[in-house]
Amino acid sequence: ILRPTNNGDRYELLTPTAMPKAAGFLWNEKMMIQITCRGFATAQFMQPEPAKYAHAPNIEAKTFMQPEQNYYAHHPGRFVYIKDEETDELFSAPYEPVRAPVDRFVFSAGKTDVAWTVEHLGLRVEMVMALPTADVVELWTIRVTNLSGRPRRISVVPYFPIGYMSWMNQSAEWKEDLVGVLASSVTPYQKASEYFKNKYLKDKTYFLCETKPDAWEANQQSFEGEGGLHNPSALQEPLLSNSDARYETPTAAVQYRIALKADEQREYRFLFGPAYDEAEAKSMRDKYLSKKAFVQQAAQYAEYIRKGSGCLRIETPDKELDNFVNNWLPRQVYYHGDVNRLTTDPQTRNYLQDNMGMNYIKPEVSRKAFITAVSQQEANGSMPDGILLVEGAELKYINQIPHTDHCVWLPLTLDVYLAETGDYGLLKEKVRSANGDEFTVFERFSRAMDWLIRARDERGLSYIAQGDWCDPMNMVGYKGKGVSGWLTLATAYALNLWAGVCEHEGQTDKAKFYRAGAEECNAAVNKHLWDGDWFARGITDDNVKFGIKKDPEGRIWLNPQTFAILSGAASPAQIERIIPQVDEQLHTPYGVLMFAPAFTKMREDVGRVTQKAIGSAENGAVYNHAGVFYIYSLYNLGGQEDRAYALLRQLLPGPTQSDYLQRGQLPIYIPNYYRGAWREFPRTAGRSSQLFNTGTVSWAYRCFVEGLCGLRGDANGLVIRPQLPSSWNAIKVTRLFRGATFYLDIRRGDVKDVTVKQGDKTLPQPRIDNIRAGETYKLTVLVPE
Ligand code: CEZ
Repeated sequence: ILRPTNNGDRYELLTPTAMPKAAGFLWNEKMMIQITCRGFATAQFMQPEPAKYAHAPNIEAKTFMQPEQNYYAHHPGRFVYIKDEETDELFSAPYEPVRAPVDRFVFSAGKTDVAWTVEHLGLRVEMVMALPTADVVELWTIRVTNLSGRPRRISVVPYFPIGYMSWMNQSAEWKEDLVGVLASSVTPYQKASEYFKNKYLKDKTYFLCETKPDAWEANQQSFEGEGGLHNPSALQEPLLSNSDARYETPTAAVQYRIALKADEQREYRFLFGPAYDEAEAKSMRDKYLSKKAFVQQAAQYAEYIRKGSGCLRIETPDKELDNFVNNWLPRQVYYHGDVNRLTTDPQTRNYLQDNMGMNYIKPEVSRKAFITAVSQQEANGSMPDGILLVEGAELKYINQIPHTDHCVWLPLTLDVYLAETGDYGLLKEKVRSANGDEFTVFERFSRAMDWLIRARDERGLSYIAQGDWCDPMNMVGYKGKGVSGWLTLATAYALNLWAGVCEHEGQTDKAKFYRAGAEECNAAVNKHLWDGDWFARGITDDNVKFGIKKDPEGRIWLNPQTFAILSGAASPAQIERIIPQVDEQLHTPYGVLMFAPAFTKMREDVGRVTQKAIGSAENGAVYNHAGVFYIYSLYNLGGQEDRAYALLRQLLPGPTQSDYLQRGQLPIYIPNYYRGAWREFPRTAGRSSQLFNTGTVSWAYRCFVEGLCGLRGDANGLVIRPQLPSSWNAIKVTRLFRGATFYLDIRRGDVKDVTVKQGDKTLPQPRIDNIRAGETYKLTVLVPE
């Protein structure tokens, strides 16, 4: 049912029903679209806040992207009806809305387009969706071929519903000069001040045809009539009725009533997107609606995506994994780093981690992100909850809730920037903030660390306020006393990393100071939160420790264990106790749980996380972001090759068919979670959230680069320390690093430690220094048997 093609550049799904929510996604600098194998689509564009040009049929709440969204017959989508004019038989491609079982179905998710081939009634329908690089518009090609060996009379009816645009004003009509349907609306508002904000919004949606159709509908009700979407009334007539919508729900359906000779093919092109006015729609038409423009755009877009191909190519015994790491993972990392999940106020931790991934693609972007971030540092050294990326943007949703962890991410993500670039010059940049103060990046990081040291209670544990990394853990400390064990450990880890940077900069006093701070944090956690076999998650406002043995729910949490390993809080003896507990209580066939058991009811001293559905999202799912931290900590620890690899592999669906079916997702991205609760609810365990926004990906890429392949930079060069799982004997790796290309042939050999040969010369250390940009290094690496 599923297979990679084109050297793994595409994934094909051969049924519309086995994994109904399986989807591909495309984005450019201004928009994003996720489209399922059955044709349902969710698109967003920035103006500058996220907006839509195709809507649900009734009023929708505005929110951030959500997991596990359900689709329904009237959900926005992109479809084409095919009617046999001789027999009146009807089907639709890709599959919705008619849901006729078709003879052949191929959904092909590519990196630069999404395509379908559907065959039924002796006809082939091919659909391709692409985006240009710089504008908000979908470029659609629909091709129909007569396979039946005899002449046919058919109607081809693309149907692109526009939905409920506005309760104030909405309409749609055919525009002769545009050769298309133009729908108009007024974004609803009530405050007079909003009028001026909304004045220039793109409130129109267009559907433009390269070839003039024989008839059209611009009114949803006229199209559907009494027949409904499975068998629209308008299609029971010879021609659509050329309707318009006057404060009625707009739609775009157009009809080509054609005769096809045997083997004859017709190709149509369409544009679908938003516009400010008719003139803008016209200019989009002139710019994009031709075969030539489509070809040009495809090449440009491919070039845009190619810039995100990352710095690592692997050849391992696990082909599916190679495919993911070489083709798809860097693409998802690039998406995050390039457009920041299409928000104007990314959460500070997301902004920093998404840009962490960008170090492997375009480090200059990460560099700028640090400067942008610290320019918004508060006067007291703390970091705001979100980073504003455009003028006039506001902190929304979760960014209005006080979280205390944002400073921690500065050194954690800087660690990758310095490893990739060695550019310590960044630290000397002066950055002025909105409140007028000016400090160097180095000083700003130090101030953030000072803030973390101060933001602790008399026991030395970090206050949690209304959340740490875990957004919905909002009631542990809302009264001002509760503390986070995880955050205390993450603070220690951050302080240690920062101390390392201070040492490099010759600031030995500062280094000592921050190391002492880290030790204090670690000691406090050991004193107050060690529970015998693992670390507790925190202590509530009312001084109740949680995440401990006697908790029936939320008994063991992954993040404190992970960060105790990273921060040095956990001694080797403690690690020996922790890891088997994680194995036993948190491992599942779909990855490692964020905690277990999931909460079944509200715990008022923990918060909203306990109210989420059992095994979904932060309530005990395989929450991949937490999982990948743990994987990273195992690679960091060393000697954990097999455990780390097994978990790394589980971030991805497959490779068995039953695993694909259970997860319901193509192996082209890592979702933010897979359902947990696999003991309680095995039927739903493993199910993908289908949400490709996740901090997981930059860390996953890091785990492949630094962990599995063991190719991490330092101030002087590249350190080589692969950590192959024991079942692998050899891999080949290409690594781009500081402008040079490394070809590594890594294999097991009769050596005690990793041994690197350049030609027949064995290097004194497993590392390459004085790397010259433009140079190629061919290395043989022997790892112990
Ligand atoms: O958001 C993510 C955040 O973007 O949740 C992570 C957090 O570290 C990331 O920064 C863990 O909490 O508010 C909610 O309940 C939401 O569920 C968010 O926690 C979650 C969403 O899944 C966003 O994709």
